[in-house]
Amino acid sequence: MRDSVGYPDSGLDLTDGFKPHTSHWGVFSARQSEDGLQVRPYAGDPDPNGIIDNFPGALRHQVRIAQPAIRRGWLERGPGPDDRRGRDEYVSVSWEKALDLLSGELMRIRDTRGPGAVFGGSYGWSSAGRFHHAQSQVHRFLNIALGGYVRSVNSYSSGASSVLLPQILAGYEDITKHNVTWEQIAAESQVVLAFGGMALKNSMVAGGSISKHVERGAMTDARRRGCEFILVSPLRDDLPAEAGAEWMTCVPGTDTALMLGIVHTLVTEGLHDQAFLDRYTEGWPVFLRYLTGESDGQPKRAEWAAAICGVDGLTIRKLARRLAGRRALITVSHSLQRAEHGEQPVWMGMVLAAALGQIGLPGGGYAYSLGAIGYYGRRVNDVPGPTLIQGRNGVSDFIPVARIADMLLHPGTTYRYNGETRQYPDIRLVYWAGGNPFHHHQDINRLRKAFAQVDTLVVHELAWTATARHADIVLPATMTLEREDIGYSTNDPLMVAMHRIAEPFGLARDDYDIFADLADRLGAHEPFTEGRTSRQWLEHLYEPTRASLEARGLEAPNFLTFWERGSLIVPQRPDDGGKLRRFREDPIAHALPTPSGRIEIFSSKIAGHGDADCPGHPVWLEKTDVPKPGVPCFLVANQPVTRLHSQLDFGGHSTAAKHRGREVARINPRDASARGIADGDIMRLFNERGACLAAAHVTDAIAPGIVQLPTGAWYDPMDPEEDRSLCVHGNPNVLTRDIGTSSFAQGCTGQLTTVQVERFNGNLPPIRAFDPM
Ligand SMILES: Nc1nc2c(c(=O)[nH]1)N[C@H]1C(S)=C(S)[C@@H](COP(=O)(O)OP(=O)(O)OC[C@H]3O[C@@H](n4cnc5c(=O)[nH]c(N)nc54)[C@H](O)[C@@H]3O)O[C@H]1N2
Ligand SMILES: Nc1nc2c(c(=O)[nH]1)N[C@H]1C(S)=C(S)[C@@H](COP(=O)(O)OP(=O)(O)OC[C@H]3O[C@@H](n4cnc5c(=O)[nH]c(N)nc54)[C@H](O)[C@@H]3O)O[C@H]1N2
Ligand SMILES: [Mo]
Repeated sequence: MRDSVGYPDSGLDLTDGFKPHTSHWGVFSARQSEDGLQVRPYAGDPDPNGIIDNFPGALRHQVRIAQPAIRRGWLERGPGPDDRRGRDEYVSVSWEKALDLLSGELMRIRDTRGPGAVFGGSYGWSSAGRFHHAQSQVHRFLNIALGGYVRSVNSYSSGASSVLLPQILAGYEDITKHNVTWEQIAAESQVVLAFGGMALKNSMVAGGSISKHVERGAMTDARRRGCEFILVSPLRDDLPAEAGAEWMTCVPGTDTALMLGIVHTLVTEGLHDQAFLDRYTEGWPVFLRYLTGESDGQPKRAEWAAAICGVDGLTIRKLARRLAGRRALITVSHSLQRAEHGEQPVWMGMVLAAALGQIGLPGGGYAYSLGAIGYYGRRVNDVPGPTLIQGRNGVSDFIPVARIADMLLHPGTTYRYNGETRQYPDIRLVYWAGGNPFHHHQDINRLRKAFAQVDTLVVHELAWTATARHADIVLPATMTLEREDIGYSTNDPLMVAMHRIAEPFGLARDDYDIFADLADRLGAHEPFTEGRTSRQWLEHLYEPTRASLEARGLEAPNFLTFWERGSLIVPQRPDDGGKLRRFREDPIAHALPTPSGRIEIFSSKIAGHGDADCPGHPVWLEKTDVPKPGVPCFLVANQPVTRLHSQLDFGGHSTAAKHRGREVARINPRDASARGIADGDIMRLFNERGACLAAAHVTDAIAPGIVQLPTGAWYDPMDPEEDRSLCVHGNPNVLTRDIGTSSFAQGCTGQLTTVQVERFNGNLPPIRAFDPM
């Protein structure tokens, strides 16, 4: 059997008692025996990654949560604001007691303040199975049993772009999932200019499951055909060696200026595609007045750009000439918009692609976030997959996801979002299942103060993360290996029957069973469970896929056959280039879903909001967090190679990449030697918000003036009693700033900040993040 992108389905290795399973970081089979857990990657994956090797050491690790626990202060004094969170002890209790206390507290909040006092956004990646997806479970529970909750919108991934792109180009999914595919790049692109790169480490993962990693192969094929890759990034390995890329470093946060310099060159040299701009875009003349300096007195010449972004003027001009008249693809990574004014490079990248006139052609035009999150050639499955209905949320209030600390610290105050002035609600109870704010949120010392404000913080977790260590009620959840589920992602044709590999750890229970018991106490057992056991839910969620296969006359195995086989390959839609291709073919009949129906280089809607930090067309805006005395280096806090975010940071694959127990930070030889730092030394990174330790890797794969420390090392304060204690492990979010991208989108800005770095000469404090509580 061959699947739709032509790889033979070599299948899951189910010999020797191995059973099928999957994760956000790959399909595998596994066996738990007296020798521990063994995993085998899916044999059909041409480029499996090592992250699945975190499972064996993690499954029975001492940092797993064995029993429900209540924070002593909450147990003894009851709910209320308390700055002992993160400093207190825990008392183990029975499930009965924990669920009685929690349901009582939920009823108290519901009856005295209403569900609008509950924040249930519960942002986070949870685990891969579609039924036991903790975030879906908590939303369904709060809707059905409590009447709703204050939710969060958008993501930490794409906070700025997901608000912007639908207004200027097309729906977010149209651009990220039905646009330029890896197959098109392999076959058609002549030059790929990648802002922020497309690092292979990032395509190792995909939400829901990922069976094949195709990016390395596609780049190899493109390169062999003669396609040129140009990487604009602080890190050389943001494109793999296979791409043979030319590496240009630009000052972090200044890509917009570089793009303006390129477009200015195109226009002054008459290399831009005026016919495309006339036929397909809106507002080019307004933008042109800015580009030439007519509207602000500053022409955006290559030399002007050079002074800001550090790429010299001649190089910028040559780059513009190389792009013109060819099948050129401009890619902009998520990371560029996870920073102050993050809307601008996303918008300006689209304008650059429009000026080149390639949008809508195979392998050309504009791709956003390609290569972050493996997308299996980026095609979409043609049958419905399992989806858990979440019910109706009776509360309409929401926050942009990364504004959580502002909300908790400043209830009642106003903020701008998407052209509106909104007010933060007064939250008394926060419920988290399947996410780790002490991983994902910025300025952790501020976040600790924010969590001190609430009456109650509830966390379901499989391990004692920093978030669990700040909670009032901690409920131990099973991890994916300990339950049955269906693994599925809309872009991956392999649906996986996730068999149970191991028994639950300690007294851990499935999130679903915990919520079912809570729903019972709240009088909502039947509506929440619909009378189904977990296994019955899986059968129920599988049925739409089976029915759709049958309706198409395709082989449609019943649930038990699917379960026994372990996997199922579903058909995918052919790649038709999506909305952008159809728009190119006929811009009237297939107008874009933007206000004008065209590509909006100028947006009257956004201009109408009147927010100076996101005007009506892309502009270069000075940044407020730039290197200066005291904080002379940029910090790039990007995604980690050896894990997904903070998940299973205690697993063997993740810990093996640490040095002396610390997360490894990369630093250029020039910056290292100026500070007497040698490879392998421990460094202290600090700024006014906080400080952390990290082990130094001295390498010229990072540009001078920049230090890179990936996210995901668990927050580990040396002295939790202290206010801004040193994180001894290397969590960069003690350093990052907690501000929105702009008043328009209010996205997360965690990718970049500024720091000072020094050699750490003291006694090395122990790592305690992975100790049992
Ligand atoms: N500085 C900086 N910060 C960033 C970023 C950055 O670039 N720089 N990137 C941001 C981005 S893009 C993202 S998406 C976020 C990611 O942030 P998160 O999604 O919050 O990070 P994860 O570590 O995936 O958190 C998932 C948590 O769910 C738990 N979990 C897994 N399975 C289950 C389960 O079945 N039940 C329960 N109850 N829990 C489970 C895991 O143990 C883990 O603690 O981080 C953001 N933070
Ligand atoms: N292995 C692994 N893969 C992952 C994840 C993970 O945790 N682990 N997380 C997944 C998730 S949730 C997401 S949203 C995506 C995130 O996808 P991205 O946000 O694109 O990923 P990052 O690795 O944070 O950033 C990519 C690169 O951008 C570069 N960069 C940073 N700032 C700038 C800048 O100002 N200009 C330029 N030109 N380059 C810059 C950095 O060198 C960085 O390596 O990744 C996904 N993939
Ligand atoms: Mo993300």
